[in-house]
Amino acid sequence: MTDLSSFPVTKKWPAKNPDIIQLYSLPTPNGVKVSIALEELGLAYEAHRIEFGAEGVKSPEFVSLNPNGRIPALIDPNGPDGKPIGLFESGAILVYLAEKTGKLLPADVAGRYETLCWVMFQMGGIGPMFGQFGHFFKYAADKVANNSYPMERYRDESKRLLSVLEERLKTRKWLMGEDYTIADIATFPWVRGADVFYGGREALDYASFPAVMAWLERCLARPASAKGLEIPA
Ligand SMILES: N[C@@H](CCC(=O)N[C@@H](CS)C(=O)NCC(=O)O)C(=O)O
Repeated sequence: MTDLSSFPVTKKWPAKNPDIIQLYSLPTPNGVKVSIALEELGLAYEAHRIEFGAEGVKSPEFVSLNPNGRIPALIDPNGPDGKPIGLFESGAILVYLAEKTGKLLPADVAGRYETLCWVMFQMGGIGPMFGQFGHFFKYAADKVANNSYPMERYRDESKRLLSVLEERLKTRKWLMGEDYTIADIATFPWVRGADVFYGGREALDYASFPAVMAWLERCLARPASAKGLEIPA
């Protein structure tokens, strides 16, 4: 049995089976990227639900795994050279899982980098901009009731990013063409989430992005991806 005692996070959230991947997450757009990838890859894993706040993401045990105090994070007991490895940042975790299994990332060098471009586009663009849009549109709407500028700024940038996706997906089934990759897995939970979590479908004018909407439906129709959206319960 793998000894994970050097990871303080396992003291607060003990592993039932320390020989399989330990996921620390919540079913948010960033969190579900990892559970979706694990489901699509068919890897064995144990999911721990980590709440926001001092007892969860900001606890010393969790921060010892992710110094940034945010989900998702993961321990793979069978990492490089067969040794346990801890990881944080959803994009890095997706790349790690894809490289570990040789799936969800093209094998050719050019295709691999093209996929990473779209993963980074999500990590640096869609995630932060949609997140700020949601903050001002929904969660802090009362704080900006007299000033529409913050919401409009992030709404307009989010719509611009959607138009970039629309161009890409007009001629492709998935972001990389014929194959479903970590670029799709990184991105679709955010497009879904801006509607499901923020109620932003009209504000972001989803109806004017038909190729993105059709792609989102294709992503949601994949049983493993749909299952990953609900984890951790
Ligand atoms: N860039 C990070 C962002 C992670 C992130 O923002 N996670 C949020 C949930 S979606 C979180 O844990 N928030 C807790 C907090 O802000 O205290 C990633 O992609 O992993």
